[in-house]
Amino acid sequence: MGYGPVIDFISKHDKFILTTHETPDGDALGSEYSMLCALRKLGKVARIFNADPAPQKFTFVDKTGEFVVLENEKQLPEDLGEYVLIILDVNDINNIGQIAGLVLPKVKNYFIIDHHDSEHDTLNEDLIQKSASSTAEILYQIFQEMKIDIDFDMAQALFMAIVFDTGSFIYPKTTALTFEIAHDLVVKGVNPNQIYSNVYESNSTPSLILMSKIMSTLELEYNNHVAIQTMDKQDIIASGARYEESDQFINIPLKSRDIKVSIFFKENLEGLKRCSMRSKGDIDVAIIAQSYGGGGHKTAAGFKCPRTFESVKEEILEKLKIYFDQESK
Ligand SMILES: [Mn+2]
Repeated sequence: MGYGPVIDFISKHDKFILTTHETPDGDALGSEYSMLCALRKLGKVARIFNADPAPQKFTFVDKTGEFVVLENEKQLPEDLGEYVLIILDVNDINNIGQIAGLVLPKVKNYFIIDHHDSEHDTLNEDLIQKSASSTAEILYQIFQEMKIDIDFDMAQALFMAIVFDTGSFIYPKTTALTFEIAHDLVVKGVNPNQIYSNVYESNSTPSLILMSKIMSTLELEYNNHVAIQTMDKQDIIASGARYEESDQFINIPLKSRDIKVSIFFKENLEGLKRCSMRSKGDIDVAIIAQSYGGGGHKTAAGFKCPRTFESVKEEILEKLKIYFDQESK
């Protein structure tokens, strides 16, 4: 099934660094953790270094504190040149933060395993399976192919990743295979309710306060088909919440029948401005994200905001016009 190159890559190297995209999500972290366990089972040396911290709701899978944020070069192994890098859940090296400068040029080689659309140069051998619901779904199949025993900790990390990236088994790329894998992981001891509870019922009170503030910024455009929310760093500071706790706010407007596109402009505590977009049906927000140097999937994409929220908002609305003009005819 095309896993030859990745199996070869894993087999012929001994020391691995794993990383993923900036602001890592459930799939990014669950995939990293299960791959870390798999590599160690094979007798390999493996470490995780990420650009950003893991949101607390995902860290229950990581009992040994493996999600390390790379702050400076001193944290890296002295024999970094002996290592190879596996990049998970992202195929754009512009989106792995400081790993691109501090690790990538110094390791022997690298390999990408991902399921996002790619607009960037990737190596032929890289494993990019766009039809997969999640990176974890790809990893499960690699582990099966390599006959690596998936123990409870790995199963839990994989299940968390799949639950997160499929919106609890409902997003468009959820297939019978996704359920087959989930079935096997439950057979291995995963408790779906416990995963749900950790990921979706563990928000802090400050995050609830932040949510109420951000909901109050809601703007509706195109006859209530497009929702826009905005969060600046003062909102975060005033609420006492952590930036990562805002990552689900974008999904709230989509619960309304009329809303076809949800746009979330957000600024982090360092002042970095990002725009996230979600859509339903045939509306392709990845194209819009790509036009700003970002990326993602047709129904979930984002980019770093190059100008003020207000001016980018106007541009995005203009780009969305084709969808809503046609509809009103
Ligand atoms: Mn993913």
